[in-house]
Amino acid sequence: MKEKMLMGSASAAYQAEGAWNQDGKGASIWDDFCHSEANETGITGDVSCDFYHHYAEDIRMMAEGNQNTFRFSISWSRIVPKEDRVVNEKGLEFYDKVLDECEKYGIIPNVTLVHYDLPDYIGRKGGWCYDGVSDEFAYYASVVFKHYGDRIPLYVTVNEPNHNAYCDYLVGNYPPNEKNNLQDYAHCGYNMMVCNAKAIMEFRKLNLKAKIGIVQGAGPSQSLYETPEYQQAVKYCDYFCNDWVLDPAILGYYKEDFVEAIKAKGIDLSFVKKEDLEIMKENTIDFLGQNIYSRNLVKPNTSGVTAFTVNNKGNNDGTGKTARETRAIEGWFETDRDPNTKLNPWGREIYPRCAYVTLTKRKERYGDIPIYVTENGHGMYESVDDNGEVNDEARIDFLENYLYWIMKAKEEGVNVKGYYVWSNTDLYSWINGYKKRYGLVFVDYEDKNLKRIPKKSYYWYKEYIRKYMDNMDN
Ligand code: BGP
Repeated sequence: MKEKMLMGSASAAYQAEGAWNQDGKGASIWDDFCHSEANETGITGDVSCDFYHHYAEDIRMMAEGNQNTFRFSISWSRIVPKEDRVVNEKGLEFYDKVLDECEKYGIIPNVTLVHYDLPDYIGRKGGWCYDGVSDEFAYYASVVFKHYGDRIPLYVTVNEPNHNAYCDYLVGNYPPNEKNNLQDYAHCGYNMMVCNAKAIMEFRKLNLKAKIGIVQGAGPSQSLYETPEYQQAVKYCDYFCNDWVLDPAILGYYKEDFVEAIKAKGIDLSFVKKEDLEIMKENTIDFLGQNIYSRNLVKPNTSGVTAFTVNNKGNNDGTGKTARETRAIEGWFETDRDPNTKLNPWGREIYPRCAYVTLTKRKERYGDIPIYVTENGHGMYESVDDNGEVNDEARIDFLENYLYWIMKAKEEGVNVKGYYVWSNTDLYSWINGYKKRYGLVFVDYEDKNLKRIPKKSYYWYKEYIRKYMDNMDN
């Protein structure tokens, strides 16, 4: 019998749970940031869609929507709230209840250990640039592995190291809000990969049946032309957002040309330790989680500028005309624009074929590693119409087109084992707050019970999964 494709949806602790200080939870760097003056909008994830109290309803709706898997993350500060490393039993209990619900419906959990929300006590010591972060993470990870064991068949260490480091140290829209700091970007990125390897080391000690992976945010870089200069720009962009995550995670080492390139860029690599590299070599992932939103379209850097913008406040007028996502590193590459490709209202390309390119290129470089598409989704401004419905045709169109290319890659032999829509319900979209909605299920934030209303895309996805599974059975 053919192995069943996992098809479900995804969320993350800080974005969905709310209950930010309940039942012994400590604060995370996102709690601190959102409660500080640095958060110009004043919008927080304090309540969000309150998954903490609505998990049973949300998981039931996934099951009713034919979904057979759920990706969520554990809040590190719920499990180890303070520096003293004392475990918060109530935190463990909460996720036990979430897992109970999943088991009730046969929904396979795919669980991330950290999705941007470091505990505040790590943040105060330097966050991802604190060299003790990997030992703290390994400790927390071992608590989770020992407690949940094989109840969780798919573990993810770190969500999107590249995008997280990028927003933290280059764009500056995520805490600690540093801008254009390539040195800390590299340091943070390195520490994240040590975290990944040390968590895997803890995981292997337990001989579980479960599998462990990492989630990558970016797809491979692309260019409109194939000249040597354009190819060089593509290579540098891959150094910048792909190779430093995937090479150590999958191969167990950084490639020589990459190391030479970053040294030539003037990055001080004195944070690299021989014993970390040994641990990385011995502790690679079982599967790759790949988030798919868009491509990195680049050209040679002619501006001489190093600068980064993302869909944050000030770059987000919701019209799609001026808002752009751009990145440029002097001498390496800069973002290109294809006039034939549509942008979403946040300035991000809608380019479904990038899903195929991403998956086939992963196979080209890394062979048959199992891949789960851990996020794919479309942010929109949305409201309920006079009939009480949310007609998100644009999302359906988006998902249908991306799924076409994902399934094509799978049919052609890429080892795609799962797919997750980002997100199951509407939730806190980081610095975009609540107006940018991604959910298959609408959340009425005005309603005191945070009423859930399945969108048209929810029913479309339900039917898509049914047909897909029927075809697999025949
Ligand atoms: C991914 C993150 C998610 C999610 C999504 C959409 O990078 O892993 O947490 O938020 O992007 O991004 P945004 O909410 O910024 O539009």
